Amino acid sequence: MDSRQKTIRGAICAIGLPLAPVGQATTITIDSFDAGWYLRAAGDTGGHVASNVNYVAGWGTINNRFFRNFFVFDLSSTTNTITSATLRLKMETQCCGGGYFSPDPTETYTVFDVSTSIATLLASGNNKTAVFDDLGSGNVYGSVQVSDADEGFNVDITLNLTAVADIDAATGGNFALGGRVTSLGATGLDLDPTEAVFQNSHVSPFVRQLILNVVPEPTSLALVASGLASARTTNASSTNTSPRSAKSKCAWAAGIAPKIPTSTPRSRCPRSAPRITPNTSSSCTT
Ligand SMILES: [Ca+2]
Ligand SMILES: [Ca+2]
Repeated sequence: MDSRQKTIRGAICAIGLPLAPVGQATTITIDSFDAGWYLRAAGDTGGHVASNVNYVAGWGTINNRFFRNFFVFDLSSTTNTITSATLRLKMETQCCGGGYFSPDPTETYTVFDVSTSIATLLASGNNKTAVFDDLGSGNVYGSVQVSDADEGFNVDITLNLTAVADIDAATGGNFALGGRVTSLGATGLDLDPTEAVFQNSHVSPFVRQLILNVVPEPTSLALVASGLASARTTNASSTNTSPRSAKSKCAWAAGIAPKIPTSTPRSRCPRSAPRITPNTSSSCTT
């Protein structure tokens, strides 16, 4: 503990503020308010239909289509400090081979950051190449191995510390994640069979959730720490005048250590759960 920490902790103790409730963790679940795919196919390097919320990802032999998906969450009511996060997605069972459709025993689905603006992401269009690329590149947030055995169940993807930091920074607004299958074979224009996950995911009830473990914002501590930091910046003898955000100060002052994901747990719903009426449209995949 450096002298600055000692000073602030000493001040907190001196005025008798309780420390225990500050780190009390809770879990909140937020449903995605929109989701969908972007495709790359012959003649279209980034197509999206705003009304289609299917979050299929992978490769389809019909017209040589590659799909990447995205999810958007409203964090406007979330003001807590986020300590860990999980993306939960249901793998459907209905239609055309179900949600998992690949000749391979497993596929790897990887989640990426999204730097595209939310408005651009959600808008319909064609040849939105930069958006298609964005959904499967940049910072990796986590990955999961899925198989036919996941059909009918929720798939949990534990998000890493990069994701947690980005989600925490997005509180008060919207937050988007992208994803693609990172285990596609040598896709040689109709030479390979379909390799797709989360097929037929366009029928409610949806499970597209962000599950956040949070600790309350210690407002009183933030004010104390902020006041002390402010006072220190006016002290000519101080050499540590770097400002900290209220959120980072709170986490530091409360001794909150980020959690490091160690596994990818999956929540299971029973096979006996009601299944969604099979889609009878001409295109089961999209
Ligand atoms: Ca990206
Ligand atoms: Ca594969």
